[in-house]
Amino acid sequence: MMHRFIFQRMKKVLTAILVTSLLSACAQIKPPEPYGALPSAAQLNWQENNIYAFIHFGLNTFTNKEWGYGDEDPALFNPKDFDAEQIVRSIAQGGFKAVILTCKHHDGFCLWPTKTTTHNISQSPFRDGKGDMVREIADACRKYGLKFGVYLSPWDRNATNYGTQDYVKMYREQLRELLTQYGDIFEIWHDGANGGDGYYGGARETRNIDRSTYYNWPNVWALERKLQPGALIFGDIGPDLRWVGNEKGFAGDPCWQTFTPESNIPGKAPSNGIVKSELSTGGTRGGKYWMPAEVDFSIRPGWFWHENENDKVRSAVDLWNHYLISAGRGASMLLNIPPDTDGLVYKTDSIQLKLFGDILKQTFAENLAKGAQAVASNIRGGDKSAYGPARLFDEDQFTYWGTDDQVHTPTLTITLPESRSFDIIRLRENTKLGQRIDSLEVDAWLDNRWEKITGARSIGSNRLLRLASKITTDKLRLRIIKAPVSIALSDVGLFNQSSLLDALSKKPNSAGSSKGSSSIRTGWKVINPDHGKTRSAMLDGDPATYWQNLSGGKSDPIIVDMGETRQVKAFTYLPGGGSKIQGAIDKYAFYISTDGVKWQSVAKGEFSNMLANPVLQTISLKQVQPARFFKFEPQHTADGKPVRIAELSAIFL
Ligand code: FUL
Repeated sequence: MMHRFIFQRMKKVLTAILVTSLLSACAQIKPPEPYGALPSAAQLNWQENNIYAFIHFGLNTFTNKEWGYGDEDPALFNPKDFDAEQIVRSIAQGGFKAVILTCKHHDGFCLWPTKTTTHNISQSPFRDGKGDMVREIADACRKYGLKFGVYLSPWDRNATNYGTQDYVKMYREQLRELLTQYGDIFEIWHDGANGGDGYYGGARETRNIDRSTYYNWPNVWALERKLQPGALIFGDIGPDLRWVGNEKGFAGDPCWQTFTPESNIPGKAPSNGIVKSELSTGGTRGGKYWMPAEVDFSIRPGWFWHENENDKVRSAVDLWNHYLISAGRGASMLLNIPPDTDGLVYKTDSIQLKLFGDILKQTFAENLAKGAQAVASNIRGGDKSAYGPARLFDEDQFTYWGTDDQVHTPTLTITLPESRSFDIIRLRENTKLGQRIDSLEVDAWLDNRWEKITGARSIGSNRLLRLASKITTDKLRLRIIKAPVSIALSDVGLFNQSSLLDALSKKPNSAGSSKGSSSIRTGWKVINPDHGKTRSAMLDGDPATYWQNLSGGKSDPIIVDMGETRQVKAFTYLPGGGSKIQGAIDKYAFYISTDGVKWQSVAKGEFSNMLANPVLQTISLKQVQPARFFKFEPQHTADGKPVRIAELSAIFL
C-alpha cells in the first residue's frame, strides 16, 4: 500500500517536471528569420572541406602543352611509374581534404575506359591498355580519407560530333559513367573554356557553339543531382560553387557567398564562359543564390606539368599567403598539383606541399580564445544559454551569439584568461541563417586604450584576418559596423601563425619569377623601327614594362637581333599589361635567321588559356638551330585588343 502511494507521488512529480520543461522549451526565444539566400546541405558540408586539390594529368603532360588540339596520339600516354598513392599522399600531407581529377581535358582524351569514344586510356600503353586512372585515383583517395571529384571538360577538341546535339548526349553519357562507377563524388567541375578550333575527328576547323544554350546546363545539373545528390556542382554560374574570376589564387575583399551571375554578352543568359568574371571575384551582396567562390590556381605557372617550370613551383609561404586570401575570405582554395611524366608528384612540389601542410597544422593547433569570457551589448531575448557569446568559443560553427531583431550593430568585449600573443583572428557566421554581417571592426586593449587592429567587410562561413604584426593583449573588442538584420556570429578564434613561416621566409623564395635573365640579352635589339620607342621594353627583363602595338589591330612581326649567332633551343613570351593583362597573343609564328635576310619558319601555333591564365609561355623548337635573328609574329590576341608584349626571349643550348 505504502509502495503504491510513493509510486503515485513520484509519477506526479515526474509529470510536473516534464510539463514544466516542455513549457519552458516552448517559451524559448525563437531564432531570427534567415536572411537572403541560404546554403544547401552539400554547401554546408563544403564549408568544412574548403581546401582541395586539382590534378591536371593527361596527354598534355607528355606533349608539353596546356591545351591539346585533339589529334594527339594516345600512344604518347605512358607514365611508367604512375603511383596514385604517392600522388594522393603528397596532396594529403598538404592538408587538402579532396581531389578533383581532370578525367577529360579539352583535348578529349579520357583517363578511364569510356564506352563513348575510343580516344581513351585503353588505346595507350599505360597498364597495357587495361588501365583506369580515374579508378586508381578514386581508390587512393578513399584509402587516405580524401573525397573525390571529377573534372569533365565540356569542350572536346577531339570529338567528331562536337557542336551537334549528339555530342551533348555523349557528354552526358560520359558524366553518367563517371557518376555511377566510382563511388561518392564530392564535386563535379564544368570548365568555362568552350568552343574554338580543334581537330574534331579530322575536320581541323573552328566550331563555335552558343555557350548560353548549347549544353542546356539545367538538364545536365538535373542528371547530376539524380546520380550524385550529395555532389557540389561547379561552374562559372554554379549552381553550387562559382568561379572566382581569375586563376591567380585570390578572392575579392569583400567576397560575398551569395551571387547573381551576369552575362558579358548583352542579350544572352549568363553561362559557363560568358559571365562577367570581375563580378565573380567579389560576389553579390544579397545575391539571388548561395554560391560561394572557388579559387582555382596552380602550384606552377601552367596547369599541366612542364619540366621547364620545375624552378617556378610556388613555395609553402606563397601557398599560405594564398590560403589566407582564398579560404580565408570565405571561398575555397583549389590548388592544382600536376603529376610529371613519370606519373608522380615532382619532388619540389611535394616538399612545398608538406611544408604548407605543416604550416596549416601548426597555425591552427591551438585556439588562443580558449577560456575567454565575453560580454555582449545585446543578447537575443536575454537568453544567454541559447544566444549568449559563450557560443562563440565552443568550436561549433552553427551555435552562435545572436541579437534581438532590431539590434544590428552590437558590441562584444572579450577577456582572455591572461595576456596572449596572436596574429590571426578567425570569424564565422552561422550561415544556416544566411550571410548577415556587412562589416565589423576589431580593437585590442593596448597601452591602456582601445586600438583598432583590423576589420572585415564580409565574413560568411570563414574569415581569417591576418594582423600586420603579432599583438599581445588580454582584451579584444568587436564592433559590428553594419548589418541589415540582427547578427548570428558563431566563432571568434585566435591563432598564431606557424614559426615555420619565419624560418622559411628567411630562405630565398623558391617560387620563380617570370623575370627573364636580362644579362643574357645585353646587346639585343628590336630592329624594325616601326615598333616605336617603347619597343626595348620587350627585352628589358622587367615584367612590369611592356610594348604595345599603338597602331592597334594586327601587329607586324617583331624582329630581334641577338648580336651574335647562338644555338637556339626555345623561345619565351610573357604577355604584358600590369595588373590587368590585355592583348595577350594566343596565336603566333616564330622564325629564325643567321643573316636577317633568309628566314626559316621553326614554330607556329597556339598559346593556350591566355584569357584566364596569361603566364610566361615557353615554346621548345623541334630541334636546336643556330640563329642570330628571330622574328616573332603575333597572329591573334585572346581578347581582340591590340598586342602587348612584356618580354620576348630565346633560350640557348
Ligand atoms: C581553364 C582551362 O582552360 C585550363 O586548362 C584549366 O583546366 C583550368 C582549371 O580551367 O579554364
